[in-house]
Amino acid sequence: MLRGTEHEISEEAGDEPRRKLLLANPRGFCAGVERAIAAVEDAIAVHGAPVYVRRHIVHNQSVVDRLSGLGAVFVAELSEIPEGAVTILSAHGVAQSVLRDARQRQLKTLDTTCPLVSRVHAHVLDHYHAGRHILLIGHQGHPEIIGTLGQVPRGAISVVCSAEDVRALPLAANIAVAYAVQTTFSVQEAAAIVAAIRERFGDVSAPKASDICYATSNRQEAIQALAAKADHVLVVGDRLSSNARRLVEVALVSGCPDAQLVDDAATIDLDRLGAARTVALTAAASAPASAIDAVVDRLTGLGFALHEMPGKVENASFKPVSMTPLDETPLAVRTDAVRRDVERCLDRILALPDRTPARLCEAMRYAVLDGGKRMRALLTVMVAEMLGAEYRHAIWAASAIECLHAQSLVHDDLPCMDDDDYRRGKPSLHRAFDEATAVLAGDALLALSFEMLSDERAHPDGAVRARLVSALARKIGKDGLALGQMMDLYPETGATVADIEQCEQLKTGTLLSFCVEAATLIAGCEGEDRDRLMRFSDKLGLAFQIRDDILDRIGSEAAMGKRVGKDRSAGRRTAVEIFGLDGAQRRSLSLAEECLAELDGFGTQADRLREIANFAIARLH
Ligand code: GRG
Repeated sequence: MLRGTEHEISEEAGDEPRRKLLLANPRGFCAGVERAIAAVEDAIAVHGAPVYVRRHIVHNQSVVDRLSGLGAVFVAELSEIPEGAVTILSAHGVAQSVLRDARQRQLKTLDTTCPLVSRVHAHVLDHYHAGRHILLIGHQGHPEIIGTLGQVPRGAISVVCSAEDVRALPLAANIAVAYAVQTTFSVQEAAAIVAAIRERFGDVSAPKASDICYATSNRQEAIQALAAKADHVLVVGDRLSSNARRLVEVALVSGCPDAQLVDDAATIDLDRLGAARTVALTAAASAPASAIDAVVDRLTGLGFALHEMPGKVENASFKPVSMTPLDETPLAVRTDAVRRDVERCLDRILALPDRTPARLCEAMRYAVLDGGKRMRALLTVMVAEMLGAEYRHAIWAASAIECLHAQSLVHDDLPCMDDDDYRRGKPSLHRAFDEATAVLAGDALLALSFEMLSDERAHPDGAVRARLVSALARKIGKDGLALGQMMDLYPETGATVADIEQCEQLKTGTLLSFCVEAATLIAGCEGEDRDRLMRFSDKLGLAFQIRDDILDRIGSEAAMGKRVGKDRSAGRRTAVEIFGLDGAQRRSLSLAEECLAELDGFGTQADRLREIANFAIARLH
């Protein structure tokens, strides 16, 4: 509520000067808090009460009490929530393990993590992928810090809360570090800690824009400007709220002799206010306007003249939280997220080198970045997710597989192989660069895929990494991808249908099958489940290649991003040539059915894989 400007409310001439209440601007709810609260209200409206909320949706008891009255049930842990119930995760963000547990309990999860916290999570993951040790400036034990720590493996982040903490870190000064900051941290204190980080380490990567959120910075700046003018500062907010407590600290270090945190009008300690002539009032980003109004009313009732201070106008707003539970999010949305994360991961790994020539790296980037459907990455991540693996391991392995896939496309396009001059909607690599560069960039991508799988970011257990590496070697070598390509280039005269299908299976199916194998290894899935998933992947691979043959006949160059009609002109023996177009279509449908049958035992958890299988046989690109 706007209370009028400083100039509108003035003391009457001749009166004893009245005690002043300076109302800070901006104050109170931020866009992230409004979004999270609205999500709980919307969830009750859309899904019906009760909806379960893990932990405080935001750190304010009166907000929690009001939402409880509407039908929200607040719990400390997911284990207290009945299976399958609508579950809301708080605005502070959660560790990946919480999302995994929610999936395993088949909860209908809505995630209200503030987008500015999600941005910090993404950067932390980027730095982890880039091999930097992360220094997280924040308060140990705060839910936001617990959530951020849980984006990467234990040990990848050190939490620091002071310059002394930085100096005491048991780390060598020559390691590459990056820092991130709790979004509700004190701006001034963070600056001092960053200075200590820069003093201690030579190679420091900083966030591009401040991690401290706009609302925290603005509220701190506003109270800092008023603190020295005030005899007392009142901060409306909850004791649990980090940004509320920071406002008290900022007021004190900025020159105000006393400051108190109050939940509402009833909890003001009037004795502490004493004879203060000027009181400044602000409110945390999680404090509701009703509590601030009540404090204003109480103080004006005591004779304080209200002066609303000018301040920054905030116009941030975030897209509302989707009411579609995470696991029911359309595959297309998940695909976009996987595509984005693969892109970020590879972009980091293939950062252009300082040394010259950068041509090899440029060619690798040309081949692997911003291209393709990312079908293999999606398959890897979805199987891994279904089996409860960590997302960060899955996305790392998925990125490695996309490197290998890009290599096979680059070499396949060479004049000595398929001789294609167009790929993923642009000139093939040897056309954009030259043949030697294409061979070498392919080789380097192949090497990179193995390097990535042997890296602990694929899995912390060395034995699992060794199995990933040897499984890929088997899939692409003399009995796999290379053999399939050889059979395609040099078909035997009198090859049978089985021979031709074997060639298609080896050429394309093996890599898709590796995606599934990699996911089972990362997730530690063995036995019958693994066998069924491997049979699923074999059939999926063949169905995918048959669809490719069909699209070579009926697809459009624009949609495919590559030349079509090549199989026939090259006289290649594909499924379409053997079965005819209709026959190939029937064959791919029957393979899809067999594929889906392998998933029967997994129930609804395998719905994503069913969607992927259906996409593989109906795709237009
Ligand atoms: C890796 C040792 C080793 C040898 C490679 C060159 C070669 C041997 C094999 C070529 C294999 C190949 C390119 C098969 C075709 C597979 C296929 C259907 C590719 C198209 O996949 P999409 O549609 O492509 O998923 P996007 O561009 O969307 O990723």
